Amino acid sequence: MTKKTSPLVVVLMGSKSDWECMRHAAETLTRFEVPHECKVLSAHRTPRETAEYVSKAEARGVEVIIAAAGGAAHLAGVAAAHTLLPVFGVPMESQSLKGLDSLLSTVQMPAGIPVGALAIGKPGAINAALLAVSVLSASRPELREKLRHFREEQAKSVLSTSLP
Ligand code: RP5
Repeated sequence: MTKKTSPLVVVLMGSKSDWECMRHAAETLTRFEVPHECKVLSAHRTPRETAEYVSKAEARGVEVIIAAAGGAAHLAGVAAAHTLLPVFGVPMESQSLKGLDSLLSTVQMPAGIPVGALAIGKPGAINAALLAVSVLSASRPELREKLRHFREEQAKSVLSTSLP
């Protein structure tokens, strides 16, 4: 899916070590059959390449950017600085501060350059993808329907929970 169709969503992450968490964003996008591309780019280790990639994304047909990073997590903010596309930031759980550092680095953007910040780790990864689906579905009724169905199934699953 990611190679043949031009991506509507890109899932950026600061390091390969973020993949174990961010695969949940990719899996969620796959579940909704949203063409996406996953890529490692770092705000600090590859600043020029990050700026170039993000600057060209809209012209490639990308509509949403998801950016995940941990620690001094500047990837989402830097991405947002280089595009008018919506950017959703996912703070990675870090070893030393359990992701609080990533969360604050992602969420505390100065007014004027917005980043939609999600929860730390896997819930944030999944929700970033669901938010991307929600954005895309505003102009794609079939995707809207899939999202509605997803919510209905989720509710059914909760309501049918039996406890010992
Ligand atoms: C960030 O530093 C990455 O997003 C990752 O969460 C963290 C650690 O990176 P590695 O040292 O594991 O490559 O840039």
